[in-house]
Amino acid sequence: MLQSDKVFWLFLPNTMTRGMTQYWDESMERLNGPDLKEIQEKRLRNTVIQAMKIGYYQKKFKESGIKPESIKKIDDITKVPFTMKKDLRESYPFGFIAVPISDVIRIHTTSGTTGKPTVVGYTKKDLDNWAGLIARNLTMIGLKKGDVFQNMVNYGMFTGGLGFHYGAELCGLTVIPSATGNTKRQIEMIHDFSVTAIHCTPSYALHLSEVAEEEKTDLSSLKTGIFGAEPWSETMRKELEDALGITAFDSYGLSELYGPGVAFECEERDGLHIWHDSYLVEIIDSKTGEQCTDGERGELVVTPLVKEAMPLLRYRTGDVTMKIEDGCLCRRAGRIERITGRSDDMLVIRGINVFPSQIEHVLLSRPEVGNQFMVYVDRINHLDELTIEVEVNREFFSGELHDLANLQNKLVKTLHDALEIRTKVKLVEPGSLPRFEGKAKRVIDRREIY
Ligand code: DLL
Repeated sequence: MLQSDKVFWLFLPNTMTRGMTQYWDESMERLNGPDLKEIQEKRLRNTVIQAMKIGYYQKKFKESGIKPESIKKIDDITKVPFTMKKDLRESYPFGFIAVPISDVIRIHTTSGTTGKPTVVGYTKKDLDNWAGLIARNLTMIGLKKGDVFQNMVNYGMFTGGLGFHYGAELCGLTVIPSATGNTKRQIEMIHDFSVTAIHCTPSYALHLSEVAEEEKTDLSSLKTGIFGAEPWSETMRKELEDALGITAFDSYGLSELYGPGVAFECEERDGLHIWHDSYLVEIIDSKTGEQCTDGERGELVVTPLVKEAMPLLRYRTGDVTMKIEDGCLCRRAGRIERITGRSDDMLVIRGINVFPSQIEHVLLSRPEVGNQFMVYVDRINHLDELTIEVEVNREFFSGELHDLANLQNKLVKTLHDALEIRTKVKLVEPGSLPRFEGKAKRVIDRREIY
């Protein structure tokens, strides 16, 4: 930062000095205009070279007659076909890995639309880049050495646990890898270890605040909450801030783009900063594939610019948002509004992605099950609940009661194995569920996103 900048900011009123955030990597975070463009274009060219090591892209470029060397400038990206989640699924497990598999030092997965998950691989450099991006986010919201950070998300194949863990350690926080479950114990740890910052899904945070209130536990050490992995609203933010005495920040990411850390709110909380040196952003009309203008809502399409193991070109996230003009008081460039929905039918249940087609896949593979089902999503005590009504076939329905109970238990278990979430299954009489003349609407989401 220039010396003169410091003097200038000292005289600003309080509302504006909030923008004097700390930087983890100031030169990159404040990169703008031609300097940003130069680095983006250089990284784009390298990303194309890396992507051309993948059979899928070699074929796509050949089919569409595009020469990889012709992708030089930012605008050239529109010549490249989109990459979809289904392309990753069809290349299961390692079809999108651009390096020798021995150079992949970690694998995560995320839900696909059928039985198989989407695989994401990371080289050492990827993990370092990713931790650096998380460190930027945490520093941006004022966390630093001395803060105690409780990471209340799944530490398994989900990217939220390990992703945040290493970024938080990198910027010197004291990390408590408490993972999920046992809410009373989580609350005890926040109290006993004087935790200052928590990370979890917003719905879990609401549940935690209720249990803390019942337990009458003093959580006054808390000052910051980082919430993401599922959509949440301004009303929910207010409720969480009041209940937990924190400032709540929205965190966005997806496994295919490393995981969390793609976009994050700064202290202004007026849109999420998307790290433009690492992610090239487009917003498209999801039906036509045409570019939206700034300020127009559409599907977020991202070309990650620093990924080594699994480079992607024009990846369609399915998330709906829009670009926000520069001019944030924190002086970082590049913002998107909070995610307002999905352009496909993916549901996010307690932070876990669920596709109705996965449910269908499980149900229809059982001979006792008919071909009609309905999925209801509710929010009960701030936690998402999935109830699946399933028609069984006539022969089976008129059989023994204990056979029905057995089938119900088996379905709950198989759905749990496939979706990694608990569901309620209700077996219903053949012919009792709605039939559809047009497009079937098998999912009724009764949650209010506040
Ligand atoms: O949810 C990564 C993550 C972990 C983000 C922890 C934030 C915090 P996936 O499991 O691949 O990765 O799910 C990605 O979740 O495409 C969105 O639909 C949804 N999502 C993630 N963050 C938000 C958010 C992680 N802040 C999918 N608001 C994405 C709304 C979100 N939706």
